[in-house]
Amino acid sequence: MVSASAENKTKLNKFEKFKAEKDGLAVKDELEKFAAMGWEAVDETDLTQRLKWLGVFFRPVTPGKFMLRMRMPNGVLSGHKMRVLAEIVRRYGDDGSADVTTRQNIQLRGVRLEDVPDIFERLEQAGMTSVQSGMDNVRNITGSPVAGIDAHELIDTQGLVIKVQDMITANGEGNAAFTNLPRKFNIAIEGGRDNSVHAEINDIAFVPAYKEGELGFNVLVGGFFSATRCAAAIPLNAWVPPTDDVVDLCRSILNVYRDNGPRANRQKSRLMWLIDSWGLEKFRAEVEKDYGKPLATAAEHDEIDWEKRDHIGAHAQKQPGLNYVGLHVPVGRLQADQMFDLARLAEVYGSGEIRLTVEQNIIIPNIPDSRLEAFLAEPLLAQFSITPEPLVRSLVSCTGARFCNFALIETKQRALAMAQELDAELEIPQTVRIHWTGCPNSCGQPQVADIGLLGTKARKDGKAVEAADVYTGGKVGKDAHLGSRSMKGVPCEDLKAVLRTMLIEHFGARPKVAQNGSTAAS
Ligand code: SRM
Ligand code: SF4
Repeated sequence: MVSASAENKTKLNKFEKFKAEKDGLAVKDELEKFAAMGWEAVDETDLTQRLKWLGVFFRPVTPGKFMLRMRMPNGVLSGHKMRVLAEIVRRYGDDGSADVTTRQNIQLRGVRLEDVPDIFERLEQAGMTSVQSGMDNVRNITGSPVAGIDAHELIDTQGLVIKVQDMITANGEGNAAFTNLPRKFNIAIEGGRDNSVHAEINDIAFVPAYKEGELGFNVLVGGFFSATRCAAAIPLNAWVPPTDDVVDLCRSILNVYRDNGPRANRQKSRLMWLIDSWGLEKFRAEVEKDYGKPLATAAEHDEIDWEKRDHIGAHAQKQPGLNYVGLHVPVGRLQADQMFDLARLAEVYGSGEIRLTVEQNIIIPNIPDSRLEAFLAEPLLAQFSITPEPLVRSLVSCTGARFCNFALIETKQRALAMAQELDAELEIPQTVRIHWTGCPNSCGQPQVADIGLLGTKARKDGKAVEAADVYTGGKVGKDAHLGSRSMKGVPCEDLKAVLRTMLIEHFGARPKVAQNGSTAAS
């Protein structure tokens, strides 16, 4: 077998070549120049690739209107930060909007390159960064969205997540040590009992576990989705205390991956491919060598023993007299006025804090009992409901064709319309988590869903049409495992009927009976 490092020396893919020519982060010093010359004059690789190292994404679908991907460690921000983001998108009128992402993060839309230097200044002043949020970098680091306020949590991960982000990004300045990984990289640190971060689909995941009576984390490695392969993370057989050891272990795994990960084939470059080629024993030994001290073996079992919560609605916090309220944001899309309103609600009723979830929703914490009723009567809650219908409630969708050039189908609007129609037609006694994703990259995580829909093309009546592969069997929370494809290429125009039948046959749904005794139309 060719070792990963031997392979590294022989051939490089085109991404490796342009990274070797000029590091992605180098465009940081050229931003003013790019802003002055206009996007049309910027070198193509700088424009379409390297700017992603700063979180600035050229959108071929809407040329000149960029997407800005932030970093929101542990999904926590303040009303002030939300207002700064709202101001940025407001100036773009109908082009300006934002999305809560499946990594507990925010992306802004409509951004003009000429404004980016000014935007970056405003982000820095507000204590935010978008650095290293795209391409061969570590993505937003996730943690429980109710860290520090959940009465049942084991470890408050917020401080650790920030420390890991600061290590990777050199406190938001950009850190050349980790800007040339073989591929993207995901890290999650779970402190609760319900695996709210989808630990199993991260390259590194920390999950709470007791070792000899001491609370810390078991470590999982290698989870990922890609167009050609999806793999659940596997145990590294390591345990760390909830201290700077978490930061050190992340650094060591990243060092080992950066220096040895396969770089020839982009489709075979994620961490799991290195673990496969070396075997787990050797991988662990190399990480331990870099870590500089013996790694404790894993605790016998972890503490993930709850079903996953969705956090929608009002919930008592661990702090007596305080509540958090989970607001449902349909498919994660936010408009500027809604963002301003969220900032106001957080400041008027809570402590000014806002949380994001991987289900693309928002939580306002720290609302005193005495203010709860007034909060729940706020007009914004008519749009961001605490009692959404069952299918809409659990709906997740990736960006899709509206803004993403990889998309094979339109997702968000279609997903929402279909869920609303089925909610209107069916009585559904249980939660059914439907995830849509526009192409095999699986940003919408169809493999973790009860029903996952993955965009593709199919032929119907001799014509190429938008379609979806159907995934089933995904389980989240305790004993999480990935779902698999159960139907191929269902034309989108037939999907509603297919979903309706699945909901009736497998999820106990029944047609609603109208007042005149007839059932709702299919
Ligand atoms: Fe993703 C690429 C959007 C979560 C796997 N993803 C992209 C790009 C950047 C492609 C592009 O340049 O257009 C998409 C940007 C579209 C846009 O304009 O918004 C994109 N990914 C998203 C988001 C916004 C989906 C969403 O609507 O929430 C999520 C942003 C997360 C964040 O805040 O950083 C997002 N992407 C994911 C996830 C889910 C997760 O992390 O839990 C995955 C699967 C998990 C994983 O990575 O292992 C995911 N995205 C991919 C891949 C396939 C990676 C691979 O190894 O092959 C690509 C394509 C690539 O990297 O080559 C991709
Ligand atoms: Fe774009 Fe595909 Fe990711 Fe959806 S899954 S955001 S279509 S890359």
